[in-house]
Amino acid sequence: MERTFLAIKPDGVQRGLVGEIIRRFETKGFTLVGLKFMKVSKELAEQHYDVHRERPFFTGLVEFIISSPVVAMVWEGEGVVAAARKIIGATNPLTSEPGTIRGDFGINVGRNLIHGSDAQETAQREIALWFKDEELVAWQSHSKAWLS
Ligand code: ABT
Ligand code: MG
Repeated sequence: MERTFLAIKPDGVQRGLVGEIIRRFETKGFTLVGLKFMKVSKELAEQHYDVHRERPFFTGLVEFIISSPVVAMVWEGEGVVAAARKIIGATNPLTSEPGTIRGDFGINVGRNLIHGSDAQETAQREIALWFKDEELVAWQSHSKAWLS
């Protein structure tokens, strides 16, 4: 089954949006398989944003991610990678559609509340980077019987 990596960033945690954000993926019908509340190390932040290493905003981005705790999560479900990106909304919250997490709660591209893997290969890389195998819980949600 397809999985994606999501992380509620320091601004999402500081603004008290953890429950609101998790609720949106839960009520959509996706299945939570991994969850941890953590301070991110500089090494992990740099590896996570490795594709942006040469970009001018890289240093500030890493400083932001390590500045305060985040909620790291793995969610499972059919088409979850692309669907989660839709639920999250466009990178710049000023252009994200209302109804998306960033559209409803964000105004700043550098403080856009939540990260979601942008493709299935990225999701696999990020899940392996953030979680040990034994931290992921494979289980069957009985509510899914209503979806099939
Ligand atoms: P992430 O889920 O954090 O990866 O965001 P998203 O995939 O929507 O957007 P990308 B392009 O991956 O941005 C990564 C982080 O870098 C910030 N950023 C991006 C800037 O601050 N300035 C920019 O010009 C761009 C392109 C936004 C993202 N995170 N934060 N916070
Ligand atoms: Mg990205």
